[in-house]
Amino acid sequence: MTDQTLHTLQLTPEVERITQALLQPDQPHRLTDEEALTLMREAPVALLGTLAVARKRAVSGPNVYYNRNIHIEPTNICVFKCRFCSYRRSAGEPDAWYYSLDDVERLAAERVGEPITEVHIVGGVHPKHDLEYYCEMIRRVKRVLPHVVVKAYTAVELHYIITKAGLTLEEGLKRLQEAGMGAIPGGGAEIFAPEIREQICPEKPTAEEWLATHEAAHRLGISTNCTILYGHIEQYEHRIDHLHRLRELQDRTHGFDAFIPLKYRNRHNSMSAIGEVSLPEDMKMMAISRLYLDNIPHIKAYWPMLGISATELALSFGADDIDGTIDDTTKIYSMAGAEEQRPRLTTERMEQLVRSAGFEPVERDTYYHAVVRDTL
Ligand code: V47
Ligand code: SF4
Repeated sequence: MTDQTLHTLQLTPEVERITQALLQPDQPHRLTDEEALTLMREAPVALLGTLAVARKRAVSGPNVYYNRNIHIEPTNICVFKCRFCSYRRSAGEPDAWYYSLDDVERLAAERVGEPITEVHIVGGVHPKHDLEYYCEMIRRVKRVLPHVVVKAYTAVELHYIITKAGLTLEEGLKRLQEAGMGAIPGGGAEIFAPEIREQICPEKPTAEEWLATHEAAHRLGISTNCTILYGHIEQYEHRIDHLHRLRELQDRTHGFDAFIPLKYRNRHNSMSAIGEVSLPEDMKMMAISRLYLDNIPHIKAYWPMLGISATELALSFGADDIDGTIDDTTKIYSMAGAEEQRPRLTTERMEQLVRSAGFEPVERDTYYHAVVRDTL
C-alpha cells in the first residue's frame, strides 16, 4: 500500500502509525491489545482488509483451504442452558433428538465409498453419557470409515465427561485418543471474560477450564481449533481479551491449527431480542483475528454460519479456510436462523468461490496437508 493510498483513507495518527508498523516487510509486528482496540474502533474496514490479506499472503500465500467433511450431531439434549443456543432441548421435548451408537455407526456407514476425509462430531452434553460411550462412538466411526480423521467433541463436552469419570484431563483425552480421536473442534469458547460468560452461558466450564482442556490436548499432540462467539452483548475489549488468552496459550503450545470467529445468530433463543451485527462488523472481526493472532496459521470463515456471499468476502479480510462440503449434516446454525437452511456445497462450488475471490483453492485434510487425488 502506497503512502498516497494511506492518505486517501484519512487515518487517525495512531491508526497510521500502527498501519506503518504492520506494513514493515521484514519484521512482522505483533499487535498489542491497545493497538488492536484502536484498529477496531478507528480503522476503516477497507484498510483492515488490505492489512489482513497482506498478512494472510505472508502466511499461506495464494492458498485458500477447504475439505470434504460431514458432521454428526448425536444429540441436542444438553445439561446446560446457554442463552444463545437455539439448538438445545430437554429430554422429552418434541424436537429433542438422540442417536444411539448404532444410529451413529449407520450414519457413518452411509458414507462408505465417499471421498470425505473428516467426520466432525459435536452435540449437546447429554446427562446420561459417560467417557466410554464417547470412546465407543469414535471407535464405531473409525471401524466403518478407517481413513477419516474423527474431529470430535467440544472442550465443553470433554471437560464434563472427563471430570465426571474422575480422571485428569490428560488421562481422559488419552483414552479418547486411543479410541481414534484425531483432533478437537473449537467450540464452547464463546467469550472468556467472566462478566460476559456469566450472562450468556453461566453453567458452562469456565475460560480456564476450556483453555486447560485444549492445553492438555496439545501436550498429547492432538491438534485443536479455537473459536469466539461475537456480536451479542460483549464489547470490543472482551473480544481482544479473548484473543489475548488464545494467543498466549498458542505461544506456549503451538497446538491450535485454526481460529473461527463465529457470528452470533439470533433466531429462536432466549437472547433473540439482541440484533445481529452488520456485514462490515463481521469483516472487521475476521481481519482483526488474522492480524492479532499472528501465531495461529489458519483463520476460518465458516460458511454455514456466515452465508456463502459473506464467506467469499471474508477471503478479502484475511480468512484462508472456508471449512467443508458438510452435505447438510449440521443443524446448529440453521436452527439459529442462518441463511443456509440445508448447508451443502459441492467441491466445484467451493473452488469457484475461492477463485472468484482471487485465491487458489486447495483441498486439505484436517491437519492442512494438501489432499492429492488420483483422477484416473
Ligand atoms: O460453541 C451456538 C456456536 C459452536 C449459536 O472447529 C452459535 O472447525 C452463533 O464450534 N449463533 C459450535 N453461534 C460450533 C463450532 C464449530 C463450527 C464449525 C467448525 C468448527 C471447527 C467448530 O456454535 C458453539 C457456539 O459458539 N453457537 N449457538 C448461535 N445462536
Ligand atoms: Fe448445550 Fe452447547 Fe447449546 Fe450450550 S451451546 S446449551 S453446551 S448444546
